[in-house]
Amino acid sequence: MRLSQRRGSTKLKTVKGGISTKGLKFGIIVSQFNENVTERLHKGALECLKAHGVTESAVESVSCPGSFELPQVANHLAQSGKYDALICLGCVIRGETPHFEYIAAEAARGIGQVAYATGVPIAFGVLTTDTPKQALDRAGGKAGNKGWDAALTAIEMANLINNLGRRKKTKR
Ligand code: INI
Repeated sequence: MRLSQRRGSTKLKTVKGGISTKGLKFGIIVSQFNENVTERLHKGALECLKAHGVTESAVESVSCPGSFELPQVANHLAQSGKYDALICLGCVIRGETPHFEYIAAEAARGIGQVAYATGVPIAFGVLTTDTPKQALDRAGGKAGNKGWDAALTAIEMANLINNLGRRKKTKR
């Protein structure tokens, strides 16, 4: 017997996010390192929010030195209780040194940790590539714009977490 047959006519409810943006506030944190790439990611993220009906007054952008600093700034903004979701944008390009691995790993680990600890969704829009060309391809070039993608994830996650019920301790 298939699972669907055993369940009979029981309707399964799936909680979803959706792309409504009414009343939502977003914070964007943009790393200055590899600025020629991150500004394009920033533009993509802003365009996505605008295309989904988010007004300028509902978005705050903050600039930080490098991708390593993204989690700390995200933590600060998440703890303010002012945002429904955050978008972290950065670009780490592999060089001759192991620096790449440390920065990329810490950005990913730190951003995840802040999201889990605060309950505020944080989209990971940090490119990790071997070459500048690969980064530009993903920042509005032939591979799309990961800033746009991260903003769309932020919209969906803001709705999903709101639908599931925000944690009471988060200041609103
Ligand atoms: N920061 C980046 O965002 N991308 C990089 O490619 C990069 N590299 O290669 O060094 C980088 N380094 C700076 C780092 O994020 C910190 O700002 C710095 O270590 C000071 O804490």
